[in-house]
This record gives sequence, structure tokens and C-alpha cells, in this order.
Amino acid sequence: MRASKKAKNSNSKILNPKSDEIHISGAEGLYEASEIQRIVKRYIERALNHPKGKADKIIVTIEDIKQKPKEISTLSLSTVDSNTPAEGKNIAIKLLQSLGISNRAIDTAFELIKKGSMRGAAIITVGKGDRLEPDKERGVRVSRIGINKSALKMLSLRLSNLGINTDTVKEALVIASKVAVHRHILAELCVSDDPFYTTGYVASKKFGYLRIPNIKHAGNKSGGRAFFVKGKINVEEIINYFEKVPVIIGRVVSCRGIISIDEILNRPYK
Ligand code: PML
Repeated sequence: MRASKKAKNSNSKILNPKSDEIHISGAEGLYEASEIQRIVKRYIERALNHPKGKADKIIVTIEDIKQKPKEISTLSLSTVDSNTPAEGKNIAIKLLQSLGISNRAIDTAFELIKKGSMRGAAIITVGKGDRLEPDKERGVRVSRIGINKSALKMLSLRLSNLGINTDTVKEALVIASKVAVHRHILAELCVSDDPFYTTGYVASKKFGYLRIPNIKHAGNKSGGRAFFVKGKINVEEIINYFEKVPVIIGRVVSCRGIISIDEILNRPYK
């Protein structure tokens, strides 16, 4: 589902310059045919009751997926202790640097997030910080990702114990888990473009899905996603993976509460 509304003025930071539309909400899922009506109703309600405003255009695409989804686990989840945007950004930078991502690539990602004009994610090389997506305004989307019923039950239970059992957290973790599993992905950085959602994350195979509270000030409309890629990239192949290869979460690994950045960086990793 993609929901948008007409921009009131062309100075909006999250304006899509191609169509004069402001992105309001998006959602993806892999579902049984019998669940479609219930899910579409839920998506439409979300688009019409979003903190970013009421959508005046909602596009719902339903496709019959023939390919059997590849089953994966979630990334482990934890929340880093972070209290201000400066601290949050610093934590994200430390994590990305410790994964071997260059300052140039990190700067490229934060610039894009600050501009906040992209609809999808940027693909950025970890060394030179080059952008690889063919359409720089659209970026790339992550589609054809879902979670099976037992894994969703387990995830909801674990997140409830932490007081964060929301669609936003679940969907972001599910999408980040599909992204992270690709062999060329080293990390993902995400800052929500919802002005009232101030938690972002850095996700990677090494550290898992690390939520960073207060990564931006409430009211700030900037945001976006960057995928950091390593090795010899076939851009078509990686975009095809994000957008077309069906993946389902079949297992949920650990979900932990708040931990410090030092604990994360000093933990022994395999
Ligand atoms: C979004 O706006 O969809 C991105 C949300 C990212 C953070 C979700 C979380 O709290 O873990």
C-alpha cells in the first residue's frame, strides 16, 4: 500500500518533486488469499489516520506470488541508550564506522536523510560512498516480505514485554531483516520521515537491529533509509532481490531492552 496527499506548498521537505505528492504511509506483506480483505482494510485505516496527515490517494497492489518465499530469521533487536539527536547521530556513526564503513559513505547517507526527499532507500558503497540506484529520487523499495503467523505471535509477545509492540517496530524489523541477509549488505541506516517518530536504527548482520531513540527532534520531517553495500555489486541483481524475491520471517531471535553503545561495541562477536 502506498498513501500520499497533495502538497500544500512546494517547500515541503518530503515533497516528491516528480508528482507534487507527500508520502504519507507505506506497507507491505505476504499473506494467504483468505487474509487479503482484513489486511487491506487495516492498511486503508492506517493511511486515513496517519500522524503525517490524511491520505488523499491510496494505491493498493495485490499480486499472486508463485515463487516459494525464502525463509529467514529476524535480526536480534535491542535499543541503544540515546537521549538527544546529537547523541543518536554519534551512536549511529560509531556503529557504522566500527563495521568498516567510510566517513564519506556515512556523510552521504546523513546528507540524504537531512534532505529527506527520497521515496525509497539509497544504495551506497561502503568505501567511496557512491550511490548506485538508477533512479535517485525514487531510490529502491523493499517488497515481498512477510512474517508467518507463529513468528508474528512470538515477535508480538517479545516486543510486548519491552513495551514496543507496534506495527512500526515490527514492520521495520521485518524489512531490515530481509535487507541485512543479502550477501552484499554491510549495514542499513534508517531515520523515519514521520515528524513524530524519533526512533531510528542501524541494522547489520554483526550487531543486529539496533534501535536509536531520539535520533531526531520531534517535528523534524527529514528522514530516509540508506543501504551500505560492499564487494562487487550487480545493481540489477540486488534491486531485484529487494523488490521481487519473496522472503518470509519464520523465526524470531532475541529481543532485548536498553543497552549502552559501549556494551554493543565491546561484546565478543563471532
Ligand atoms: C518508519 O517510519 O517506518 C521507520 C521506523 C524505524 C524505527 C522503528 C523502531 O522503532 O524500531
